[in-house]
Amino acid sequence: MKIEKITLYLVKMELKHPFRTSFGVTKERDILLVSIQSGDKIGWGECVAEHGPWYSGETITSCKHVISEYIIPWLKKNEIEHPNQYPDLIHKIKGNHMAKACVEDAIWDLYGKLEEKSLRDLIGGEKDTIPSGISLGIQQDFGTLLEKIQNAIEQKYKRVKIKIEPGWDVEIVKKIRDQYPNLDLMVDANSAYRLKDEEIFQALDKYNLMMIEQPLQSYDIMDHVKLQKKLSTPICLDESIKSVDDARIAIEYDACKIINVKPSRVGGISETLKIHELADLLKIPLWCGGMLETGIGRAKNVSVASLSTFTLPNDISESARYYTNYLIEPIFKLTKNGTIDVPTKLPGIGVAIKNEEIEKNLKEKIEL
Ligand code: OSB
Ligand code: MG
Repeated sequence: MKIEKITLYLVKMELKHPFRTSFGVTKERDILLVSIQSGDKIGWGECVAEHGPWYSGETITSCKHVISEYIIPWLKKNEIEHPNQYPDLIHKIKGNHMAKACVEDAIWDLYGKLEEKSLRDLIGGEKDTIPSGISLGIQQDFGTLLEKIQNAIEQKYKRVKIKIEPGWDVEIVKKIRDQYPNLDLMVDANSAYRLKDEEIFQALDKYNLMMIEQPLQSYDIMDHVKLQKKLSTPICLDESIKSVDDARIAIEYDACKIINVKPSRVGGISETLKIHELADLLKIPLWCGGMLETGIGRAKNVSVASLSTFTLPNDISESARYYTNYLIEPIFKLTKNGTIDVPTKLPGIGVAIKNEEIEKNLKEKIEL
């Protein structure tokens, strides 16, 4: 792959509604995009880092720094034939998974375009359509949440995930269950609790939840082991799993029974494929998480969720859930069965980039 031009874009995207988790509120997002050109083909990657280091230690600024100062110079010095050679090329860079992943995404997209193959086919994805779940942030009151749940059910989302934090947990779940005894429901704490809060999880254990996502701190694998022993509800890890090695440890010690895979959190598509192989071997169900991506990251996630081990509904909602203007076309729409079709008609991530939308919302552009 002869790489000719690399560009970083910082694009401002307004969210339709503020999204609140236990670590904060997001009202708008500055999104870092990378494009890599070879001949007349351009591959695109979206960085999921947020403004502050709350979900992970990375930020938009740290990603911009690591990409432009370290990743891109190495990429320019060393030609690669296939995207799976990229992780070795940059392996001396520790951490910084989101920075690494967005460049890897662009390389996969470019490779797909050069080879005229969809990302799904390049990685061996098997599905044409993937089950879609919705993630509902913490609301100002229960009535608002109930309305959003009712909407999600009417739209045919295959499961509802609600964010929880101390003070917005057992009572809320109980009230949801009173109304919807059979709803496929789960909760995500984004590490808002400690092991001493185990009674809260024992109380939640009575409500037939599909899983409890990331109850404790991301480095607390052993505490998750202790908590899982006391619960019949499966624990699902998100923030804790940053690599296939983390996944292996968590599974071997029974810290969780399910993994939410975010390709960007684990450092890219290649590492995701390793987790897929491990999950296949050990029969661990996976699903693809989300980070409020625009269409570029969303398209990559949909392709990843087509892998056979991604058996549970994904945090991949339709494009209109978060945004009113779109960087891609066609946008992602929920089918009447609550699924999202995997885009395979165009090569790479399978969607066309709307350059004029990027230009319209552009805050910064850096040619590397
Ligand atoms: O923990 O899964 C999470 C959004 C931002 C940061 C962390 C998380 C989330 C979500 C939203 O739950 C998932 C989505 O993109 O729909
Ligand atoms: Mg999560």
